Amino acid sequence: MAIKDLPKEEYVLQGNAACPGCPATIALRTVLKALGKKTIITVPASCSAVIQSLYPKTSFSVPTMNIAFEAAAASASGIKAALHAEGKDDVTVMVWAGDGGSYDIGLQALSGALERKTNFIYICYNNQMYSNTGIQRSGATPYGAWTTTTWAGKKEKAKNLAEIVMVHDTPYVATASIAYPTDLYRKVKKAKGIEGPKYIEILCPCPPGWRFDMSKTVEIARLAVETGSWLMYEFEGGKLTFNGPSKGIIEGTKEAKPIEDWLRMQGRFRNLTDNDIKEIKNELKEGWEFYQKKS
Ligand SMILES: Cc1ncc(C[n+]2csc(CCOP(=O)(O)OP(=O)(O)O)c2C)c(N)n1
Ligand code: SF4
Repeated sequence: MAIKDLPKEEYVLQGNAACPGCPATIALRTVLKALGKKTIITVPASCSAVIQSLYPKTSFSVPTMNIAFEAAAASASGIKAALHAEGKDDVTVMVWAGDGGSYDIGLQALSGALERKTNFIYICYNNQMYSNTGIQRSGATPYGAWTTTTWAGKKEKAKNLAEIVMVHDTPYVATASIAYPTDLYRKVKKAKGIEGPKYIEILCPCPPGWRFDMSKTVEIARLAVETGSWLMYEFEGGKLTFNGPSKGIIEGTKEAKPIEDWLRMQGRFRNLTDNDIKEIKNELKEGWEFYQKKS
């Protein structure tokens, strides 16, 4: 499938309140093309709660519920139960949450919904920080990155939420990138057809937060995958499969581009020392080895 084959329907409308070059809107456009009109989304506090604009001039043309930061997945369980009581089992319920609302403050609600086996899709658009409130660190911020609360570079590694979701015995878990829209589209379509909870995480490079020009969003998203900094995979029926360039990198048949190429394009990594780069390379190597053993 090529990009030109994606459905023409748009569910994220023009004139929304996103920054130019916003990765969250690029991702949501593709996701909603895959899910179609019969979708209800629930959005915790985040950039997306602002991007949709003020009611009644909203820019998301599917029913959208705004919910407290910590409660997105719990609200999805409630919406799904209410739809079931009305006999409307053909409506997809999707959580659309940032990494702050997923990795950190919404984690308990996500864990609960996974354990209850709510039939929904949870999507975390991961821009690796709390963008909406001015670029603070989150549990997804990588080692060494500048944020307004880690101005000398974050000292801890990011946690791995997809792994946490997998150990909940979740039927479908996938990672994706806005630079590979047809891969993202295919994964969301597949998730829609699977019963039970599904989790998809999309890497979303954010120009103001990562400190790069707004024209470079997709380029940086692609380089994240080509350097092996972001891995694209699917976990289904206990089996892990890598997609795109990540497949060759993990199987050792493709050489990853130098991580420095990716780091250099972002102002948030401007102050890295040689030791920091060594630390980042070690972390990458450990990550690849971990997945090589798993796949
Ligand atoms: C309980 C609670 N704490 C803090 C806030 C303030 N707040 C609103 S949006 C936001 C950042 C959200 O970050 P993330 O989930 O990563 O989404 P992004 O802004 O990056 O899209 C914060 C801290 C809040 N609304 N509720
Ligand atoms: S701060 Fe980043 S994620 Fe938020 S609207 Fe702007 S570009 Fe999008």
